[in-house]
Amino acid sequence: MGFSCGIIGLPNVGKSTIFNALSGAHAAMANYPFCTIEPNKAVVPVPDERLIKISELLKKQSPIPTRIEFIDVAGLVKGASKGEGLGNKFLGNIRTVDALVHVVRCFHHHDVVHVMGEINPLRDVEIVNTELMLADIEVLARAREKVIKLAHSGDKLARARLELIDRMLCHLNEGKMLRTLHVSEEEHSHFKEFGIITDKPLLYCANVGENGDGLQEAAILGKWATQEGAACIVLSGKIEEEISELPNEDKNEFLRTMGIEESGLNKLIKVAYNLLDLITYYTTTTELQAWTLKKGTHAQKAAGKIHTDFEKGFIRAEVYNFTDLVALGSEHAIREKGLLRSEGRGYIIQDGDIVHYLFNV
Ligand SMILES: Nc1nc2c(ncn2[C@@H]2O[C@H](COP(=O)(O)OP(=O)(O)O)[C@@H](O)[C@H]2O)c(=O)[nH]1
Ligand SMILES: [Mg+2]
Repeated sequence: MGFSCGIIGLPNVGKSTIFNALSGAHAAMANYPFCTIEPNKAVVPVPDERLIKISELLKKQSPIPTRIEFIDVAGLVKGASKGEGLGNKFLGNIRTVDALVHVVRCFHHHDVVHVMGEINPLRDVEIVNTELMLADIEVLARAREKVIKLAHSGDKLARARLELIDRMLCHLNEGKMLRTLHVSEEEHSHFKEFGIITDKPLLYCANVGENGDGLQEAAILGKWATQEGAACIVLSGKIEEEISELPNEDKNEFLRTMGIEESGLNKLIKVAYNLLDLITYYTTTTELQAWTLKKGTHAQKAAGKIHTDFEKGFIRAEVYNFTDLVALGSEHAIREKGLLRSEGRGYIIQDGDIVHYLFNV
């Protein structure tokens, strides 16, 4: 799998606090080695109500959720695109992730200095976004240098590339992220080789303090994000960190007494996962397990992600959907109603499918 989210933002906004809460919350989870791979990387299970429902209906213990990787990227400062601070390392780190979580400081707390002085979420967002856009301009300018001679000599491919680069640069120079530039799928496939950052899906995370500190700032950020068509969630890194240190049984009790339905962390993981535009499907053959796929993956390829033998020896897939299981209550009823389908290698796996692969070894 290997879908990842980079946590970005200015220094001292709470990135590491949120990261520690994410990795700490699940370090103790029993049945899967969710762990911090490196000090700044953590593999985190994705909360999944459907998986719990399936485990109840099929009486399968200890279901294994799907996972997403979070990376605590070094803080970004003004001038990072020119190599200031940990600039280059920072930018190198975020070029490889699939999505970005931008933590914005809304809590005040005078003991914790803000690198820019006053608390001002929109200013902070602008600083960070500007650095990201400058970084994209830089790599595109270099790519342009490489291609321009060939393009002027009449090479068709090079001309198309130059035209694309110029359109991207023009968009960035208007102060707009490449996420909002309309390009064909073919054109978009070049973005990766350029090392583009501002086309990645992005989620703003307003980090508020305790007792309502920063809620006003969070509201300002939320309103702005809505105008930009971006997602924004509100949480308190500090509180999440405290919750993450509680034993599992106490966590729910704590949330209940606070009148919170779901921890901010769970919300963060879910929204980040949804940003990636993926689907989740399930296998139950040995253990009940959730898997992540890119939309549009066919059955044989999906099988190969579990085991190469499944792909090589693929015969067919027996498939039914979560909604049918919930409606009918058991696998037996699914069979009786004729809702268990037999699908070939080209079948496109759908979100919520429950799949049993048949294969030769
Ligand atoms: N009061 C309060 N302090 C916080 C909160 N989140 C982070 N901090 C504090 O802010 C400081 C910087 O946090 P850190 O996570 O290291 O920031 P980073 O530089 O963005 O990684 C630390 O002293 C944290 O304890 C919060 O929600 N409330
Ligand atoms: Mg940090």
